[in-house]
Amino acid sequence: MYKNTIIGKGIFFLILCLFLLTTAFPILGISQPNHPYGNSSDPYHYFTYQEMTDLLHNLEDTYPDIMSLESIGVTYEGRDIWMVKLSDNVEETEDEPGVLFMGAHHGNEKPSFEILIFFIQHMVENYGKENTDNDEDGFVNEDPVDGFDNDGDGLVDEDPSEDRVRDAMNNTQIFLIPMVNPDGVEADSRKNCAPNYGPFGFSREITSYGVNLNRNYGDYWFLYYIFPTKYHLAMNMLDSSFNYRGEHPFSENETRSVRDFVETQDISISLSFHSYSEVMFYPWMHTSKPASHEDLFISIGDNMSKINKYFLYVGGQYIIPRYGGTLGTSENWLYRERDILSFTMELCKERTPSNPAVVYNVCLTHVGVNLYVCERSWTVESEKSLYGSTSFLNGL
Ligand SMILES: [Ca+2]
Ligand SMILES: [Ca+2]
Ligand SMILES: [Ca+2]
Ligand SMILES: [Ca+2]
Ligand SMILES: [Zn+2]
Repeated sequence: MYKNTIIGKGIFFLILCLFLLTTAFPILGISQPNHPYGNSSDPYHYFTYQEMTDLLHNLEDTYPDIMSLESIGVTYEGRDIWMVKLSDNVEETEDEPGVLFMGAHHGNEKPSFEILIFFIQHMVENYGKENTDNDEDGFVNEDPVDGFDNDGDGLVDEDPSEDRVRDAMNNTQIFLIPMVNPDGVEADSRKNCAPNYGPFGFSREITSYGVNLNRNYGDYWFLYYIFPTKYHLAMNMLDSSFNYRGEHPFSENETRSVRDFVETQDISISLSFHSYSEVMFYPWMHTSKPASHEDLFISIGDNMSKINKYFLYVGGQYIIPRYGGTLGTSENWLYRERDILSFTMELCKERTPSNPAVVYNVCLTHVGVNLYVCERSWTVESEKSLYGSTSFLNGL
């Protein structure tokens, strides 16, 4: 009916234009870049837990030979803690070194899971591809992801190497837990969301909510009582504190899930991502006494630093007194109990960058860091044997 009027024709024409703009042009290839970062001036949209869950299921359906998805546990609020494995022959446990990447021990540190979701997509989408001249400058893989402008054209890392993706997938078992703390992600909270019943669980009433999961690992908790001031016992025991450690080691579903998973795998190196401040740490987190693999930690850390330009804290003495610092971190537990060379990675200059270009850059840069870690894992076990091994006395 409207079509018979001039206004009606105008509206029809307008709708036709909108249709062409939104539907037809992308088909013709006239569209925005195919990543969500683009040139948009809108604030960056970080994945929600549900969006990540849907994406991971889709990727697993699309790439079943090289990606598997498994729930390693369920949170207080009933969310699955997803673990992604990337490797050739992904359903088999092969004689290849394992690496572990974790994000969002602290739920309000969003870049920590964003870079891992990006990495998963980069790996599955580039695996099996011929070497490609991504930037169409006539050269192939002349500027791989290593933090440098290798060809001096003013662009950094614009032609990622498909070969590196293939080699990493074929020779490494890559494990990722992008959101260790999905309840915290959804609540935008540092801690998880389980109720507390006083510092040791003795209260009948709920006293507060949430445990700082990176204080809840089975570390030398007895040191709290020997050096209560230096290990900040008061704050770590106070259940309403942002650093509350929990009722007892591994009292939380999330930390138990990580522990039980890690105990079933041979893992050589792990990175646990947080935000922010562009720095990296390695054990010990609770003392400045050097770890027995100090030289190896520094070697790996220096090489990661070349890629992301982050500051590597060498030796705890620069940040913590000889006895002091942090107990109950995943890094200490992974290193002491499982001999895993574990790093804390503090991403970004702010906790939650909203500039899409900033988020894209930190994601791409850490594709390079993560690939380097995969490659280094191929030799790291033989390198480890040159140094002392961890023992009960290590770190005391
Ligand atoms: Ca390429
Ligand atoms: Ca090129
Ligand atoms: Ca370049
Ligand atoms: Ca480069
Ligand atoms: Zn954190």
